[in-house]
Amino acid sequence: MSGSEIDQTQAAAHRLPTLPDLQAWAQALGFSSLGVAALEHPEAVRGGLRAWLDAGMHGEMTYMARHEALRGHPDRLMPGALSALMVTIDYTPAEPDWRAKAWSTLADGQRAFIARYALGRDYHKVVRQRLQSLADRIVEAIGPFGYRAFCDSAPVLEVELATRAGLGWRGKHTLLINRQRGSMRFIGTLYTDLPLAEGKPETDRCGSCERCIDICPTGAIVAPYRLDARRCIAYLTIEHPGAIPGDLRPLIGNRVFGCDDCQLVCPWNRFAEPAVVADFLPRHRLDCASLVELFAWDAATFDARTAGSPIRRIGHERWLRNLAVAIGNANPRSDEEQRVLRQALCARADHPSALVREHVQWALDQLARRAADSDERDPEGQGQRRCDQREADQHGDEGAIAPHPAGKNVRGGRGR
Ligand code: B12
Ligand code: SF4
Ligand code: SF4
Repeated sequence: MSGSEIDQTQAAAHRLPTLPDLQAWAQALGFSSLGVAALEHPEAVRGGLRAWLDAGMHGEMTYMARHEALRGHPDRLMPGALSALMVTIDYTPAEPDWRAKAWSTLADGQRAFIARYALGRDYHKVVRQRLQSLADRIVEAIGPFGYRAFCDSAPVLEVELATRAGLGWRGKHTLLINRQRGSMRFIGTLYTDLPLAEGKPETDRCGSCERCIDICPTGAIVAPYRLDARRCIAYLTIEHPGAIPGDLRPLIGNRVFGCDDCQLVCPWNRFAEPAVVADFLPRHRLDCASLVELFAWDAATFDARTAGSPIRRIGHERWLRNLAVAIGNANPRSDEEQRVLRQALCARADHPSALVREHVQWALDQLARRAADSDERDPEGQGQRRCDQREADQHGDEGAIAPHPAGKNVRGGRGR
């Protein structure tokens, strides 16, 4: 008997929702796919998780180790749980040239690159609210049932379950990919006490491709399907609480929140259908902001501009830390650009946070070293590593209008 036949038979016997019904309800809520996973993992999956933790690849994400047993045994998370409804919601940008635009931002050392997933509303909320609506719709159809909704919020191996549910395959970069929709998609999970039949896994279509491994700026994909989070820019700029290791800073470029390189290069994202979820549209021009502009945000501006965004959770201190690294990596094309970047850094040189001060000093050193390397650009000693009082004062007002490196004036603080 096939999976869908079992599903139909059970539906009749226990008044279960059918897969097509579930899929139609999910689609009406904006989900791009829905499938069913059984709540058990093969031993190999638990072994993979253990090997990853043993190798310390989780870095300082201690929660990954703390709840290992629940990740490895999904049936233990919710008493009575029998199946998981796995859903996806896409954030592939709608412009046809979105990949070219992302590469162009990455190539422009004066601009900030923010991972596409973080440009709009926080997906945790978007997905969980829609999962709740899906549960309500199921209750309407079959009466009360047991469930719990998660999105990146519980000890669940979401990519693994989504793969088992037939929503795609795991790419060599470790993310879920679908033939029509690529990988720019979030995964949501609804554990249920319904005995639903599991979907069929999709074939792995990575073949001999290794583009994601080759492009990774920090070599974080240490082997196909093995990611050392400690080297991943998403970890370093979002999850990692302390100083960013010095050897990795120059490799981060202008990526100030997350990283998309392994997905941008993936051929399956080239023709992925665009997403139509208004929640994920870029806010506050975050897809084209300059480093100097974002670095000028004070704590209140940061809070205001990142309200409801996934960026909020890193806080203002890590935000400045990340931006300082990116400014240190910027390669000024003129003396004027060099001056603007230095001034931005100098305005933060006395920041109350030692973490910020250290990254600012590192960035000043980087700029000074590069200026000193270029004789033409350093006629008046711009290679200096310390800020003089005049520079430190000049942009101390975070609400002031900071000159945009490209020549335009942009307001750097509150009141825009
Ligand atoms: C921790 C985490 C991270 C960490 C670690 C990522 C990782 N690959 O493990 C960091 C901070 C780096 C990260 C980054 C990103 N993340 Co993240 N992350 C998670 C989270 C919370 C847990 C993932 C996890 O369980 N990792 C543990 C490792 C062990 O699992 P694994 O990679 O799946 O490994 C399996 C195998 O590959 C194998 N294995 C792995 N290593 C090894 C080593 C050895 C020696 C062996 C034998 C086996 C083995 O065993 C494992 C079990 O089968 C999930 C949400 C969730 N609850 O699942 C989101 C999630 C995976 N992230 C997501 C996203 C969007 C991202 C980013 C794209 C964000 C960005 N743009 O910056 C990047 C992508 C980086 C990348 N290439 O993976 C989405 C992915 C959606 C999708 N399409 O797949 C998820 C599902 C969140 C969500 N609900 O949508 N993330
Ligand atoms: S997100 Fe960036 S740093 Fe992380 S694995 Fe992908 S390309 Fe490498
Ligand atoms: S870039 Fe190539 S190897 Fe990497 S996930 Fe995409 S298809 Fe697979």
